Amino acid sequence: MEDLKGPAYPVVNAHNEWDPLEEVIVGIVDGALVPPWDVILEATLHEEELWDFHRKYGGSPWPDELIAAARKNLGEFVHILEAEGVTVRRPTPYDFSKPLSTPDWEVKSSCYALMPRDVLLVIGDLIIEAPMGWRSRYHEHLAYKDLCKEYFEKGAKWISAPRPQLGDQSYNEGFVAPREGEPMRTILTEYEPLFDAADVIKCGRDIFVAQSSCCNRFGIDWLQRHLGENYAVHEVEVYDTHPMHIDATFYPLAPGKLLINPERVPHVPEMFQRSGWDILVCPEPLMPETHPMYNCSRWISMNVLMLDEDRVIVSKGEDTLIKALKDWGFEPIPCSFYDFETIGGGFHCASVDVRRRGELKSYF
Ligand code: ABU
Repeated sequence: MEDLKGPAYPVVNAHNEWDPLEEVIVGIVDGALVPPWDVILEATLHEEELWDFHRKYGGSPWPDELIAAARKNLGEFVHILEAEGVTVRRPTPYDFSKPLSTPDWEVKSSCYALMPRDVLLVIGDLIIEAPMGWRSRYHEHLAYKDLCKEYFEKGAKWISAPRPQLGDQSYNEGFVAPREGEPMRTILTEYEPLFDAADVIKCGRDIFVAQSSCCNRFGIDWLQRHLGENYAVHEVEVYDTHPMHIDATFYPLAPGKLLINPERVPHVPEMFQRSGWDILVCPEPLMPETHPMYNCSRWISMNVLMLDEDRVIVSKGEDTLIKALKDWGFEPIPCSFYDFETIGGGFHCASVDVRRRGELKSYF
């Protein structure tokens, strides 16, 4: 369908990370809980001191002052998005405090609806509810059901990947995370397909995925077979002692521009050099080492959000990255976000693109 303004895109339409963003889901802090203690946290949390914090406070609300500060950051993010002409949608507030169990396991509570990027994988006009690797996130998709139903009514495709069992067979027994320099290993077995949506990053017909503490090879194979021959799903080799998600590690920002984490990407896939892409090495984060971080690393600085090929939302305070982005030809839009990052993620994590103005193409 064409009119004078150009093609009208389906209500759900996202093929890459940079086509002009029209509609996005942004998470909410309401009801956010500290992730309850579970076997997977040993594989995910970068600092061992955080284990005791999660053992003690997991399943409880985050302290009011942390939530208030995170809410303020999220408000600024939403304000910027709306001021730049993007429609912002929010999940349905949900009571995540109840204990949950299956015949195979139980945990104290769910977590939150803070990070839509982890839950919903949008590829073209298809929404996939991810087969997430954390037991405590087993029901997180419930906060997005209203939106998914609405998008389905308006023409989107919508499926849930096979619901994982997440029993003991899914995790390597006695797993100990590698120390820096030791060979990479992850906690997941190949018992069933697992991935979080944020383990995946889109680049048109080529989709990049990295194994992590919530993504295994079986999950990558499931995704390739499900997407079929219009897509090539590539596994990216990463080095991360506590891997969780690809979006602070390997990030195609725009056609021909790949941002990489210098500590985590030992080899850039040959296809990028072959096609003349610029490899942009993310500078060292500037977040003070003393800034409290409960769930991710300071490299969350890389977790920017593209509004189009030029405009990029980036954490205020990351001046070296902001300058580098300018030098690489982008227009950075700084937004205060350190306090949101404290409880678990950056701009990419806190959002999921629903509609970008563009079509499926190959960039290689
Ligand atoms: N999506 C969150 C990535 C967190 C990290 O790599 O530290």
